[in-house]
Formats: sequence, C-alpha cells, structure tokens
Amino acid sequence: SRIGILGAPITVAQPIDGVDLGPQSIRYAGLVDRLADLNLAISDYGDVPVTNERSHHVDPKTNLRNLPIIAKNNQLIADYVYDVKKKGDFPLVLGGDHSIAIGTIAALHHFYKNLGVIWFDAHADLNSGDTSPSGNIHGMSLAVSLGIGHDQLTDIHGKRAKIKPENTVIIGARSVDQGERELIQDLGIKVYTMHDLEKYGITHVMEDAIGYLHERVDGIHLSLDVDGIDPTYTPGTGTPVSGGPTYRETHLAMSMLYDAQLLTSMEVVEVNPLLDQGNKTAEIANDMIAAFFGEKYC
Ligand code: DIR
Ligand code: MN
Ligand code: MN
Ligand code: MN
Repeated sequence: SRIGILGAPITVAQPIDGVDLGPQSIRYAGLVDRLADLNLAISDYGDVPVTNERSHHVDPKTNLRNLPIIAKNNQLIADYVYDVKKKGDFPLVLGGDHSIAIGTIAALHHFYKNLGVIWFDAHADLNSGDTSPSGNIHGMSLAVSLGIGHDQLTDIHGKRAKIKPENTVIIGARSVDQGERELIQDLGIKVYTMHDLEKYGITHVMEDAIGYLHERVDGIHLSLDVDGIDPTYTPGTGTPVSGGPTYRETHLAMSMLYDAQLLTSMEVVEVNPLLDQGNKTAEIANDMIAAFFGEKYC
C-alpha cells in the first residue's frame, strides 16, 4: 500500500523551540526519495495546520502547560491521520513533540479491535497532571492514549482509552519518574528497559516484544521518539538521555519490525534541528525510517 506522510509540527507540549521544524528537517534529509528507492508509493500530504501559541505558564490547578492549544492541535492531527488511514495508506507521521501521539493513536484506534503500540523512547511518557515533574504534556501522551489524564486529551476521537495496557510495549526506557513506575506496575505494561537491552541484547528483546504483541493485536503502531536512541547519534532533541541503543541496535530493531510484517503505522517525534549538529538527527531518523520500510542495501 501507499505510504501517507503527514507532518505534525506541535512544539508547545515541551518548553524548547525548534521541534516544530522536525517534519521539514526530516524531509530535507531526503525522506521521499529514500522511500521511493524502495519502490514504495508515497504521498506527502504536507503538515497538519497546528498552531503553537506558547505560554510558559503551568496551570496550577491542573499542572498542565498549554492544555487548550494541545487539545485543539491533537484533535486536528487525529482528523488528518484518520483521513490518511481511511484512504488505505500506511500512515507515517512526523513530529513535532511527542504529544502528537495523542492524536495519531486516537485516529488509528478506530481501525482496530486491539491496536498494539511499540513506544521506543528513553522515557515512558506515562505522567499525568497528578504525577508530572514538569507539566509538559509530551511526557504524558502514552498515559493519555491509555485513558489516563485530562479529559480534554483523553476524549479526542472517543472517550478515554484508545489502547489497552496489555497491548503496549515500551523499549529503551532509562528515565522513568516515580509516578510512571507505579503506573507500569499497576497496569502491568511490558517495559524493556536499557537494563534488559544490555543484558539480553536487542535481537532477543525485539523477538520477545514482537512475539508478545503478535498474539494479542490486529495492528501495531510504532511511536519512535528519537531521544530513545543514544544522543551520540541523535543530539538534536530536547531531552537527551545517555546510555541508549546505538545506531546499529536501533537499526536492527527497525529491520526486525519490517521482517515481522505486523506494523501498520509509524510516527517519528522530537527531532529538533535547532539543537542539532548540522541535520544529523533528521538524517539518522531517515536511516531508521528506511530500515523500518525494508531497506536492506542489496
Ligand atoms: C519527563 C520527561 N518524564 C517529564 N519526559 C520526556 O517531563 O514528564 N518525554 N522528555 O519524552
Ligand atoms: Mn517521548
Ligand atoms: Mn523521550
Ligand atoms: Mn473508542
């Protein structure tokens, strides 16, 4: 099927300027030509017309920063992703900060009984206003998709949960807040931390994750936060954390997802070219996207 590309340049769910330039920096790094070389059909539908009026103020009542604008933007993202998916395209959404997953997953959930999610990230993004140390909604998007959080976010495209905790897998976690740890325990979410990756290796972790989801789900969305990759490779991102998967480990993970032939959508988030060395992070994001879509060099 055709790949439908959508940019989703939200920046206000985290405090650093520049992540709204993520979609363009990924395009400038050659995305469409790269995928066309794999003999794939591609439509680039441009960017969702989000707006980013920023206030630096966290609402003391909710402990949320910029809630109304983030809710409005994600409603738009959900509408646009829904249309792309409805056409029969394979959605490839380019962030933007990780709050865009709220809209993407809300749209995708209509098409599956049991949508699986692979959350590749240094963080768990399982905070809510009750637990967040920052008030930044990009650290809450997985919780929102699970139905936890402010109803202006959880009720986009349907009330509360869009995915089930047992259909959710986190890979690469190495910066998890106290409230997030408790939620992981309470909900029984499958988390492959960097400890698991170091101990068992990426091949085993990916085989285990794919096997786990395969039995439960009828579609899998990959949410790839570039801060999941070690910042040696992806320095252009707002909240880098050392000790992540290497280029080669991440690349192999993407190739294994391709080989599994179970993935039904992808988003790539948190590329910030204003923090980058040249356009390195977008270039590496392209390498990972190409591997995900089957690039094997020969
Ligand atoms: C932290 C950082 N856990 C927070 N989260 C980030 O603010 O909730 N997520 N950077 O990607
Ligand atoms: Mn994230
Ligand atoms: Mn992250
Ligand atoms: Mn629903």
